[in-house]
Amino acid sequence: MPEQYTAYLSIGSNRGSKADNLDQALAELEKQDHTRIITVSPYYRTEPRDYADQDWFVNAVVKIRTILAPDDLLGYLKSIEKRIDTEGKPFRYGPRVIDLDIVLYDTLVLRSEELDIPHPKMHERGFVLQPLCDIDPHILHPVLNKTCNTLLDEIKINENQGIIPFNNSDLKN
Ligand code: PH2
Ligand code: MG
Ligand code: MG
Repeated sequence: MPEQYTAYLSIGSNRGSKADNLDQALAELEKQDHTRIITVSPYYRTEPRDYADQDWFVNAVVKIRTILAPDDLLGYLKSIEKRIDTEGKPFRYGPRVIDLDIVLYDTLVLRSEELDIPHPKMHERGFVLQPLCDIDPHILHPVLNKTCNTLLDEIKINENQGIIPFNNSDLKN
């Protein structure tokens, strides 16, 4: 058996049928033998960060087990994004049909031009921390050495980021 790694992915959409786009990304993730979904967090409606003048997102976190190395996993996620979103994003931090980001990969710390793990903004993003805490509240940030719960509490002290549980009876958009 090849070695298996546990990773956490942030998935998000703020264009088209947002929740359907997340569903589709999860279906794509299961299509190859090298990657298995372990847990999917609840979906949330989240206020846009970094670039405010765009629609709210639907976000979730998914825990996977994979035999892919980080750069191969990144390539796999990019190929899934391309399959679901044939138009691509208009500009950095702008509206997306689907975005799949590696948040954590075991306890790996990697800083390269192509890939930053842990995700360099995860500790300041409620739309990542809330669903991550739903799955594994005690998981440690390998650089900050704090649990997900602690990081989420810290951002809640300073600001109220819009994060609302996604209700399946909501309109799909
Ligand atoms: N992704 C971004 C920028 N801003 N805001 C929210 N709420 N959710 C996202 O997934 C998101 C964002 C860049 O990828
Ligand atoms: Mg992103
Ligand atoms: Mg991305």
